[in-house]
Amino acid sequence: MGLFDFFKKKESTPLEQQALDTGLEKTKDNFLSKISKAIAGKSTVDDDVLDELEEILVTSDVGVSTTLKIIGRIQERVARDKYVSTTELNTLLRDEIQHLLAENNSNDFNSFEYGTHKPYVIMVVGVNGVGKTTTIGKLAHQLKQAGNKVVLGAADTFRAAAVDQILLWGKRVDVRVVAQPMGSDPASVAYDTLKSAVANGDDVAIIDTAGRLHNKVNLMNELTKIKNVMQKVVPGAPHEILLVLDASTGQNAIEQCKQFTQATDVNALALTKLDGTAKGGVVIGISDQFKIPVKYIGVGEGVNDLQLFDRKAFVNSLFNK
Ligand SMILES: Nc1nc2c(ncn2[C@@H]2O[C@H](COP(=O)(O)OP(=O)(O)OP(=O)(O)O)[C@@H](O)[C@H]2O)c(=O)[nH]1
Ligand SMILES: [Mg+2]
Repeated sequence: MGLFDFFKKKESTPLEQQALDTGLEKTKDNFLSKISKAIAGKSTVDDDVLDELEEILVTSDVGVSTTLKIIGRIQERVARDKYVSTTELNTLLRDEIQHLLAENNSNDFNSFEYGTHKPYVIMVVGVNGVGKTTTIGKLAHQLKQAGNKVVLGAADTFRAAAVDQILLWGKRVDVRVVAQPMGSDPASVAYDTLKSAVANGDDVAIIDTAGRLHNKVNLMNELTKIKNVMQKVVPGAPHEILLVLDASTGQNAIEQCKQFTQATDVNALALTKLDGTAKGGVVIGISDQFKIPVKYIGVGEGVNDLQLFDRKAFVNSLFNK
């Protein structure tokens, strides 16, 4: 079985659905309890309810522009149907959010080209502590389970612990890691990793990078250098530049997304730490605002806690009582 099969759209298994439901619990509780408060004692969706709904969405980290779109649609619906009862509000909201996400992001992970590249090269970027290395470990595990040969490149050479951490993940999920001592040139590690991937006939190479480049010019230069070096070994690499964002940072995640998309050609997003945060609404805002698909979501620290993002399942889970 190849990479293509792994990424082919599949129905969520009951276990995945459960992990999603559990992961989204805090976001959901926060969201639904605010909505029930807003409609308590009211029978129809009126302007007051809509005002409150707007505030709820904004404070749930959906973001202002996405919130305004959602409210606008519900207003239209209310104007058209004249009378919309408050008991229908959850369903209405769920449908409108699903429609919005479906329209706005035609470039979903389904439509990516996978199977044609070997090795398929993923470069993982993002600021300090968002969950890059953990996401790489989980992804390596899933790819391996699906029958792919995977190699990891420890190109975060900024500190010794970073190299050790990815080596540990390699052991844990039984995947090869190419590493050099701390302080080595990240581009050189990336180069070695791809050389090794080609020599070994690997299907996927995943490159970890440091998250500590605080200014955009440095970041851009560093990532460009790594990319250029990789292209000497595998033309067209990296096929995927995966930006990892920590969902629990809410609006900061949106800000980081802006910064990184300006610095490099990010073409996939991973949103981590959805478990344990009430800010999961940020996934809706990010899916709506950026033309880059959210591809993976992290719902825990375990090896199986990474899922392919399914917009419909996500929104359903958010509204499932
Ligand atoms: N609960 C939860 N924790 C996560 C998730 N993803 C990552 N983490 C935790 O977040 C912390 C940071 O993760 P790392 O993978 O080290 O983050 P990083 O981006 O590689 O960090 P640096 O290498 O320091 O830039 C770790 O304690 C992870 O276990 C997730 O989906 N859920
Ligand atoms: Mg790391």
